[in-house]
Amino acid sequence: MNASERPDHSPPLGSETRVVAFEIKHTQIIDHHGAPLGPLPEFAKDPAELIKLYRAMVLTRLFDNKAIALQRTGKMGTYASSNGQEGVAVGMGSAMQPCDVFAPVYREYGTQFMRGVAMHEILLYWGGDERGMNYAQQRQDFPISVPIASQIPHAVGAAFAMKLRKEPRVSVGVLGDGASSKGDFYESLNIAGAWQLPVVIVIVNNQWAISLPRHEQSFAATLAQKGIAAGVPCEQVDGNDVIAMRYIMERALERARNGGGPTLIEALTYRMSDHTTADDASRYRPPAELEGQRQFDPIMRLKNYLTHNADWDDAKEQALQAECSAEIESEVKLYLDTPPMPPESMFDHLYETLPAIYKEQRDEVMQLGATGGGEDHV
Ligand SMILES: Cc1ncc(C[n+]2csc(CCOP(=O)(O)OP(=O)(O)O)c2C)c(N)n1
Ligand SMILES: [Mg+2]
Repeated sequence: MNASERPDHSPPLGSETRVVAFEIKHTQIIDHHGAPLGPLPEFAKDPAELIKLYRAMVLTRLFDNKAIALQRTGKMGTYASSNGQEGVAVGMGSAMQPCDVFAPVYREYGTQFMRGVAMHEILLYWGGDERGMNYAQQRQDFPISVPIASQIPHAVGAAFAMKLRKEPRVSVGVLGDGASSKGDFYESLNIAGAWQLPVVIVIVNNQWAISLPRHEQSFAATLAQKGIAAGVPCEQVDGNDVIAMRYIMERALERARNGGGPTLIEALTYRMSDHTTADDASRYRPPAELEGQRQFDPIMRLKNYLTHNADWDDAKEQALQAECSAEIESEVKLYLDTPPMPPESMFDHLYETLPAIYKEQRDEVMQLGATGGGEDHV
């Protein structure tokens, strides 16, 4: 049964008319083997453009592997992997303009890198150093949001400011399938529709909210249809198809930029990793499910397309991987070479005048520091 069916079979009394009906479109442009399913969007006719998307996905995957290795070797704190979700992130990043505002969750590194956020900034953040969220570029973008869905009111608020100032900019807010059950999301979506704000909200449906599977998260047939109740155009896209993701995102951004109001996009993907490095997904996720999802890998898919349509070969692949790895290594060095914040800095930036009780504690921490406290990033 889906939500449009009657919950019981009793005959209608009096007059019953259909006041509204809806459908949700799903877009895929290349299939999971990398074969086009129809005409390509203009940007995808240029192989150089597709190689840029491919490079951004490969860089993000290699960064991810490195970040996990840093955590496992005690050089960084807990880390949230984006493995499997690179198509969504790069699709979003490639469609946005630098002047737009991005409000991410904690797996959108691919988007952030495309927007100019540095890899060492992300590493600093997961190393427990908040200076990592003080991006040198894209200073209008929001920091990573660990409290789930709380960034959607922020994204919508930024869109309200853009509308008031009559700026041709768009705010993009991202959340997960789990976060889409939260009040912050529903309230924001409602106001985005009511005020016709220039915002694109993307639900990254990676099928899991830690250990809760999508089918237990909501009885709705799609998460996209949550936009219907708010009068917000909504659709679903294969997020592992970076071409489709960019195409759908570009359309939504253009509509918002031209005064056409908000869009809700549900991007279907799969979290190939543990929830974070503090999780062990094998305790709740059937191994066969993960193995079955590998064939839908977004990177493999575009690689297959490029191999058949843009002379992509092993030599080019190796050169690309070497170039990305070198870039990552130099960013890792920047991270590891950043002197840690002094421990007493945890008391700074909270109060204009520090209350006496905290002042005492701050002094105590400084004393400890003087006698040799923690030194590394862990
Ligand atoms: C407000 C709030 N409640 C609970 C949590 C604990 N928590 C962290 S991640 C998570 C699940 C998020 O799932 P989803 O929205 O699908 O995002 P994903 O991690 O799959 O990318 C929860 C409940 C939190 N971070 N914030
Ligand atoms: Mg999820």
